[in-house]
Amino acid sequence: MAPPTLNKDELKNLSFILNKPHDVTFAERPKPSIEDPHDVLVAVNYTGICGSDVHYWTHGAIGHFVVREPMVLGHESAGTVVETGAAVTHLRAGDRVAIEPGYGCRRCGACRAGKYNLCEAMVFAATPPHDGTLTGVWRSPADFCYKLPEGVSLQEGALVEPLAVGVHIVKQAAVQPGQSVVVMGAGPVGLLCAAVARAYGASKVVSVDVVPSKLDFARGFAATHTYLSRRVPPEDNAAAIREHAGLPAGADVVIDASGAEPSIQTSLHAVRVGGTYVQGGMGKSDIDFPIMAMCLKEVTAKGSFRYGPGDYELAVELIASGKVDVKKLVSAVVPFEQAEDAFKRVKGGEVIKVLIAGPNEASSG
Ligand SMILES: *[C@@H]1O[C@H](CO)[C@@H](O)[C@H](O)[C@H]1NC(C)=O
Ligand SMILES: CC(=O)N[C@H]1CO[C@H](CO)[C@@H](O)[C@@H]1O
Ligand SMILES: [Zn+2]
Ligand SMILES: [Zn+2]
Repeated sequence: MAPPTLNKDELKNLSFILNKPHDVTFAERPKPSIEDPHDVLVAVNYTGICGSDVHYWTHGAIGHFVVREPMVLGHESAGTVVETGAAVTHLRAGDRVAIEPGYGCRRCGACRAGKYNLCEAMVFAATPPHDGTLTGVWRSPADFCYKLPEGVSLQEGALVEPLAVGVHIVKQAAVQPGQSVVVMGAGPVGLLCAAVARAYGASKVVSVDVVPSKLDFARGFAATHTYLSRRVPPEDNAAAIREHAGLPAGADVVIDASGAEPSIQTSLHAVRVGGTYVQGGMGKSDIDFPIMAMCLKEVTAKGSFRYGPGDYELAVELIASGKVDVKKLVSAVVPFEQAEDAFKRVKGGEVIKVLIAGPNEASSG
């Protein structure tokens, strides 16, 4: 059966726009058109909201990225291909795709080394000055759109982005079968790191958080152990984690998916001698860091930023094969007109992932 062809002219280009902190509007934005033969146009179906979107909404900036002009929010989207450029061979109109929302210049040292996530000229959705994906029609290089296999829904497609973040972090950590992994933070990225670590064969995955309900969820999702962090010195918290999880020598890998200073400090005390620590969460720019523990244990310490080559493909595959059940993370799906409400709910913290549908209607089902 040929996929239904969408008429671009019938699609809305309604967008959810941040003017300044806490000041958002909906407006029709000019619809993009194919500019390069390798471009595709995608009608956005679902967009997840994440911490960085909420951060722009509340603060208008993340680090040196400052919203100076009204900016369309959103970057975790899946949609339906509307139009393809003349050179596009692997996609056609009607295909359902997960959208990787940023691409590099393809020419700098980082891009040429296969690390386009570190490209300084990166064009990334909803990162000033670039508009995001909470819009009717999104233009993307075709190689940054990943066709969803049958059986993977567009809602799951919108969760490929945070899953790819987890994939990249676990790859940075080089998790091996049989290893023990402690994940600090049980928000969406922490939960997904735990799930990817399991998929990589980790035998123990310990989720740590300060919120008991998040740990309840983590237990039913991917964690083999959970630990409720206490307000005690990081070394004491780390000792308790190690004892609770049966890891007296420490964990092979510790991932911080929280960005919180006490969690980062605890990470360095929870990792074993010669182990690996990866910083995935982003919080304060500068913190007190237990550098002596890192040195004395010869810890391999790495950063992780977004995702790079192969991460989206693997994320799609982990969903398609049933190894990571991202559907469980969806707390609610709201219509486009309620986008601001979705931001409030994510900020309130009582939800895991909220998806915004549209703005174009589902023609059926
Ligand atoms: C996705 O969006 C397109 C364009 O509005 C629409 O035709 C299609 O039915 C939508 N699919 C789903 C599953 O919502
Ligand atoms: C089809 C449609 O609604 N197009 C609108 C896109 O947004 C611009 C303004 O930004 C309108 O002028 C178009 O009518
Ligand atoms: Zn995100
Ligand atoms: Zn580059």
